[in-house]
Amino acid sequence: MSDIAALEGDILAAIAAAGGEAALEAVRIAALGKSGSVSALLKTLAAMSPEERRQQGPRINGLKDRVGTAISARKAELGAAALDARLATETIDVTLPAREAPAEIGRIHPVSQVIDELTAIFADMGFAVAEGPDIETDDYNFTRLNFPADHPAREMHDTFFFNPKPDGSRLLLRTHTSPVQVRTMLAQKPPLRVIIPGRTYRCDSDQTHTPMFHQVEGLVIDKGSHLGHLKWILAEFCKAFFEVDDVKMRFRPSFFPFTEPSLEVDIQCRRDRGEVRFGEGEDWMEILGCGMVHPNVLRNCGLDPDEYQGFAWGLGIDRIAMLKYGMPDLRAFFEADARWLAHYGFRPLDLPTLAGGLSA
Ligand code: 2U9
Repeated sequence: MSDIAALEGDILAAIAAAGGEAALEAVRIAALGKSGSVSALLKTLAAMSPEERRQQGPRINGLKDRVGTAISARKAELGAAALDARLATETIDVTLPAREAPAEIGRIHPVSQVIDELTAIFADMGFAVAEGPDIETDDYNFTRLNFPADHPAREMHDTFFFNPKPDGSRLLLRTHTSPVQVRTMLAQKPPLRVIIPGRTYRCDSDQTHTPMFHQVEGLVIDKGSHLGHLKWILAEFCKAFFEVDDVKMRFRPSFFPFTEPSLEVDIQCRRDRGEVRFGEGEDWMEILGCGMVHPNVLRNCGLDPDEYQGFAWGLGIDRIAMLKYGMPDLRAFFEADARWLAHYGFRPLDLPTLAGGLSA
């Protein structure tokens, strides 16, 4: 057997024995690479006589072609085998139940849901949403809102104060969202129509009070605003929020430092074995406080009370969420229990709109 035939036998055997793409590549380099055995044979052609080259040229080139063809064929074989192995292990069981997408599993907290509902209702009446910081100054939280220096709400009993600064002033956690109205009045020119939903803090904790709770307040400032406008807005709000066609309201005189006159509002309801229904019945339930903005507050916020007047109202978001969605214990709102949220939460893609239904 000639050297070329022996070499071809060895190389073809090595190609057949290569068990993977890397081993095959090593065989290719050993044969056809720059210093490979077949390349070395090809180089000998240069030193041959023309007669010898005519004889050996086709033999050596034929060897190179056959080795190249054998390597390509083995490469295709190995590729197909690797694909078969992957297909055999990476099976998909199409009979398994489909997993819910994250957006389907998550739930919107009832407080967020109610804030979205309030925003939809008041946006429809032309109100903007305003926001402000949870940490406030005594000035914005109390003084500009006409709280006398010795008013009990300023006491440690109700308010979370921070340690005093060297100048004696103390920051605090806002006890209501009213400082945001102060900031809005100082920053914008009337007419103003804003609602402010947000977190508020009071040093109070029992079955119906948590140290952090949520309020929404509304404010309208214009030259001719009056109690008639306020009553209409509150009636429209109650009907839209509780999703009833009609609701009776009762206004009782009250007192807040920042409004004069001040009123508390009850709405008609029926109490039925622990359940409350609105828009029917003979009972009353207190729902919110409101009033005409006190002239001192207007002055403290840079407005002339002889030119402008306004009205404001405030209510507890957690409480109206409990009433509307029948949740019995306020404390569960803030326990971050996924089972509670799965039960009382709302689907994230069902955004409340007046046209599409608030809580549908
Ligand atoms: C400015 C002027 C007036 C906001 C108002 C109430 C009445 C009220 C309570 C309801 C239940 C708070 O969550 S609660 O405890 N609020 O009764 N809030 S009028 O009046 C303002 C606010 C800001 C500049």
